[in-house]
Amino acid sequence: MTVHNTTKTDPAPGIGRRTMLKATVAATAAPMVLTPRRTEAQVVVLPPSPPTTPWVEELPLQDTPLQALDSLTPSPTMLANSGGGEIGRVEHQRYFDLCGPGSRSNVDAKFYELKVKQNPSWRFNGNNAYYPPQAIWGYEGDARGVITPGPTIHATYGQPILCRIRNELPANHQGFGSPEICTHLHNLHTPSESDGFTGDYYSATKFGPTLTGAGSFNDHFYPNMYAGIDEFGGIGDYREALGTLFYHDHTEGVTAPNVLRGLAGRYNLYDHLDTGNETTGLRLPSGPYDYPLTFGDRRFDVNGQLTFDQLNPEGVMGDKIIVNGKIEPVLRVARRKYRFRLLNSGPTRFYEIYLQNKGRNGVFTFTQIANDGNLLPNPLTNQVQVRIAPAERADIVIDFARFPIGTELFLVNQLVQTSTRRPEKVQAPGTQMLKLIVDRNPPEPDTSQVPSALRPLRALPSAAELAALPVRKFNFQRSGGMWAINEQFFNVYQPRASIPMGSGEIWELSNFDDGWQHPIHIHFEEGRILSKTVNGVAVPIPPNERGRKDVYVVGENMVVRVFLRFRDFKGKYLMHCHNLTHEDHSMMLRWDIV
Ligand SMILES: [Cu+2]
Repeated sequence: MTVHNTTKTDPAPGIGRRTMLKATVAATAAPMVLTPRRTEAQVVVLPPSPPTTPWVEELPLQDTPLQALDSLTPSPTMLANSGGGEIGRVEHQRYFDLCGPGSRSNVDAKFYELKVKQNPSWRFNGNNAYYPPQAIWGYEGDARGVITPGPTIHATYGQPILCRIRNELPANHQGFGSPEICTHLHNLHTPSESDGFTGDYYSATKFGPTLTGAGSFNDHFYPNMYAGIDEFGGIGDYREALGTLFYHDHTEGVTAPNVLRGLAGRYNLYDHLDTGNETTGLRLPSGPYDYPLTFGDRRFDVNGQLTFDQLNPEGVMGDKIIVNGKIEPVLRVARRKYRFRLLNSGPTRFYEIYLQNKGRNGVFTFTQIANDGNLLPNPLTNQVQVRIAPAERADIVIDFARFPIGTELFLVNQLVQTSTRRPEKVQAPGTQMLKLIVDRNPPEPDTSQVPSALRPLRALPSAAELAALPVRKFNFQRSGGMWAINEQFFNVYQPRASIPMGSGEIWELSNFDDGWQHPIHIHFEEGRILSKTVNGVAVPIPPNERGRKDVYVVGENMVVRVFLRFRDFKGKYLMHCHNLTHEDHSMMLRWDIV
């Protein structure tokens, strides 16, 4: 099965890529429609993935950041370097205002390069014969080769980055996924043309409807400026910092299968508070003790091959959970504090994560310090669980000093979920996802800390100011066998909101169905949840959702009101469900800053 069209560019205005996919479905298979509310009779029941061999494959002791390059060849250009192989993008916005001597940052951009390639022989579960070496897609940045998740980029506020992303995927690819790429850095404050807009996908011979030409690479300009550069001057408002970000494919109509094949990686952003050095700033656990954990649900066929059905608007529920690309891996830790940056990379499963003992009859506490990549104003201590929907992040600090050497612990998921539509219930003891072995004393004293104040939160506008703001209402629903927003499917050309740059608005996100939940992601700036109601009755906003967020889980019969600002850059951006199957099956819209 192939899903990309054979012409050079994708469909003409008014005909979305989704329409093409639907046409392909009609031509090749029985049309699939969503089942009626409350029934799941038509959900395809797949055989379980083959048996795994747990707790054999070891994760690296530390996460090695990607090194910057001295130069890129060909040299980066302001306008697209079409002759040099770059895609037909528009000029970088505000480049010399933000970057270079005399600019706001006063420094030149650092250069990075990632090559998106196929790795022909990835092993998901060590030497387990049920899971043979198989092709995955990943990012190559250094001698580690093509890996998934891709190499972590360590960035700093005030130090712009120019990241070249090359597409070297096999053009003749067969099976799920499509070898055009489009990379979104979730949720950096990024100029539109570098944001990985879903129509900006490319390969050497094909290009999406919002580009003007094909190319083998795209230079993404990541200013690493706080939101509010116009409002506050300098490099913006430090209260708007993000710390835990991730990059992932965002190609229109095939985001789920492309991410499933491996196209996601991490991006940590530091500043004077969250310094990446535990002797300075907030002194959070850093270096080898600042560790990303990327979770994803996957389904394998009887031959142990990764499988997916990208034409089914229900998606496929993964029954195996990968952690940093591996099923049931082991991480050896020292007796000290660690910062774990938890990410749900999807496509569809929700997690409620606990730290459990080996006997499976007890859980231990941890401290949550960040939600969706944003440090909370104050840490939440003595937590026993944290829930993350697709694309949500949670940074937690676990102190292993309280455990003797030899202790074995597990991160478990106690959220039961049997369909792609929503999690069902919390049930102990849950599914063990990662084994942690406390195997050594740290070589040096643990000088890290979790201070009682982390990052200040800007006060919300007054009630009177909020009452004067425009309110936009978006209802997330099923429609015509697909997923829709306000009865409309995604149209890459149609801005569903045009917002003056610098303004603030209230967006009301609703879901009046009772069969599914939608983790809604709004690109560009973080928002603040003002209220949540279920069946019209106000419900509390959980403490970990009272800071800034970029993913808002809209549960059944729920309305979530969010305050957002739209500052500093112009152009096209996205809002979509981050259940990647819902996104691909059209629960997405374009909005513009003008
Ligand atoms: Cu959804």
